[in-house]
Amino acid sequence: MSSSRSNGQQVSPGTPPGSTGSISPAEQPPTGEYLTTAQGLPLPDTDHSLKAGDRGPTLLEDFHLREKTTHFDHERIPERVVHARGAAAHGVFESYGTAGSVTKAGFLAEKGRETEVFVRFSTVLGSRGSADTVRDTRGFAVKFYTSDGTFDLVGNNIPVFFIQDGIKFPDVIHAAKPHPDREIPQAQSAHDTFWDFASLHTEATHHVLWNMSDRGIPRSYRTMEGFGVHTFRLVNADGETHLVKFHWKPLAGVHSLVWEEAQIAAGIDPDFHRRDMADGIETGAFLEYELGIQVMPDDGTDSFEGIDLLDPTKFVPEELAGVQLVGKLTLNRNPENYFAETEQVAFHLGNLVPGIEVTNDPLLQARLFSYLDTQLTRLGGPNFTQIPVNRPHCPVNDMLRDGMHQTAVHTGLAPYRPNSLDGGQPLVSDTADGGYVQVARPVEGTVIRANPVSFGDHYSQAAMFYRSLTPLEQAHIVEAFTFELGKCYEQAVKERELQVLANVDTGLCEQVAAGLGLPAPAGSPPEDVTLSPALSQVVTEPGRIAGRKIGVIADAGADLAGIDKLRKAAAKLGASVLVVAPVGGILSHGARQEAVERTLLTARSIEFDAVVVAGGTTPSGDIKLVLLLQEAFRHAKVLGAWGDATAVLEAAGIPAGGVGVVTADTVGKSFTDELAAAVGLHRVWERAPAVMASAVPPAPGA
Ligand code: HDE
Repeated sequence: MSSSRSNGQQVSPGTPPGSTGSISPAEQPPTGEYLTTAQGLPLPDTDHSLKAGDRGPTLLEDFHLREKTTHFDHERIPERVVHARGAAAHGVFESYGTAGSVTKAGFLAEKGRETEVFVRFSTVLGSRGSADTVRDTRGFAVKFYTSDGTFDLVGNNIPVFFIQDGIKFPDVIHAAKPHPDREIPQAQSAHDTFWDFASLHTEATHHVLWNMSDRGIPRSYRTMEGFGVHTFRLVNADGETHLVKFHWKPLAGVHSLVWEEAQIAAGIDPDFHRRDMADGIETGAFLEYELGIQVMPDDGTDSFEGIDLLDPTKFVPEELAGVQLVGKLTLNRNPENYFAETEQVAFHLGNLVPGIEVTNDPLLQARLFSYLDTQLTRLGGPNFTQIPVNRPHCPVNDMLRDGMHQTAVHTGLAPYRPNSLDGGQPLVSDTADGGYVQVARPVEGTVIRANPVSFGDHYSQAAMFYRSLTPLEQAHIVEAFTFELGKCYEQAVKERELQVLANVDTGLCEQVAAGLGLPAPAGSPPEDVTLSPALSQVVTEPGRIAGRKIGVIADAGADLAGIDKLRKAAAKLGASVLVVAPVGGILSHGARQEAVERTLLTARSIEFDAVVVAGGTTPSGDIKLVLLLQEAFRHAKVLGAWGDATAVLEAAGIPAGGVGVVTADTVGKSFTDELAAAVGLHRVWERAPAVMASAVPPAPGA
């Protein structure tokens, strides 16, 4: 575990390669109470530069001014070329021990073993300052600081990828990034160059379908699945191998925003996901996921049930290979410094431990090169593994020396092998001593730039994904395609993408074409697709509500005792209640008091998973309140009221007896139970057909 320094800072137990031991305070400022220069010189003043007279010119001799300014001038490092926008948390992974039969990796195999982790979530396309809720794939990168070395599982929230061969990564990213002339649009795929590429490069179709689905706009990081995407090879203690796919299953369920919410959040609270995670951790509503593996035989074919396991545009449906749960991840500590930890963390697919190996997936193979390469520029040289967040939590004894930002004071004379001067050390380890010895894997073939024939099917799993979803989720995909293509200017691009959709599903193509006002082309969509119901994220049983937020509308006349009861009931489930009133301050009734946490000016519906009006609140007709309630209603969220406050809902046009509107005379157990169950279903989807944008009838005569 981390140890705590006297100044309260957490220090990771890892040490720089070759260094003599723990980090002394002198190596890691800040220490001491008083302001100093970087050299530790105490300073009397940092507000005035040194001048020749109080109206005179500044003196070059002002070393403090020069040091302060120079350092500031160099505070930024290059942002990640992709996944620049991210947020992270520390946590722990506890093994269930159930993977022991397939891998010798101790952090997975040994029941109850706890391993420290650092997890960074990200969007792909946007710059560091872009919004969290844009439609995009999300990165889900996990660093396991195991005692056998660091293992990085650098995955996404979508199980497939746009390309089959890493050599095309610059192409897909160039197409998706803002246009090179004006650098617009930021963090969006809704533009010509992306759809130009996607329509010409049909192997992207499957991933594109996922991005256009609700998976492209997650509700929060805690409600997001994660996938390793590629097939990995696990090796057990007897040297037997299996092929596996990694999955992260969120205990809070898989839930998304609705499109309008995502757009509002991007303006009102661009930090929506980041804030949700940090607030949740701070209030003890930790983010929890189970790690699962799909295990397939390693029989030399690299395929399973007709699915090519080396093709990252394909996944293995859970109905064909169940996800076996092997451990639990809990994110329970916020970083203390964004730059030091979240910005400087460096993930790398090649950070492997004995028991986990790679496969020949050509996307994976290219990634093995890229991650180390990109850190050299981003983190300014080869010693980024010495940055605290990147240090292994196990002994390190490498022969890497010198280089920019070397912080280790290496000892010894002979950083080479063989040597006699350092007693022949460092020694090498064989399998028995924990050495990483690759399983012997025969490789032969003719040198060629080509894909295997099996990579040629670009549509069958895209069709499976679309057809496995509920009509509501399908409608969201139709709306997303119609929006994105509607933002393109090039007619040929729209027509070509419609042709792609015609080869996925006729109904999908026809609906998008109708929305664009274009004819639907004929295609050859796959027939007889076996569906995978596990792909739908619509639930019928209420899930956990930890970390969810309930907004309670109140004013000076509100039933404060009721609010208190609701807060206590929510807190038992890990959810929080936020009081929203017309103005800030304290609401009080006799001895009872409630602090106003949001006002009608500062709150928007997007922040809440449910909005409840407290009994006694006056139906004021305030347009901001009406808007908040109507938005929550339109976004298919749970609404509620107790006592006479149903009048406030009705004043906003929301019938008290409607579906997903929870009412009661007072705040009792049945009211709070009903509310929690409704929030646990995430949305009142029954209401959706009436409120979806595409359900609004055209104006008469249109
Ligand atoms: Fe990445 N990717 N990627 N990627 N990727 C990076 O590494 C790259 C791919 C993923 O929070 C970069 O440190 C190539 C698939 C995540 O720090 C870079 C290819 C998947 C993150 C890079 C891929 C990912 C990255 C940019 C095609 C899901 C953020 C900065 C062969 C399985 C990690 C950096 C973080 C980041 C290259 C494809 C996930 C440039 C060449 C597939 C989650 O090295």
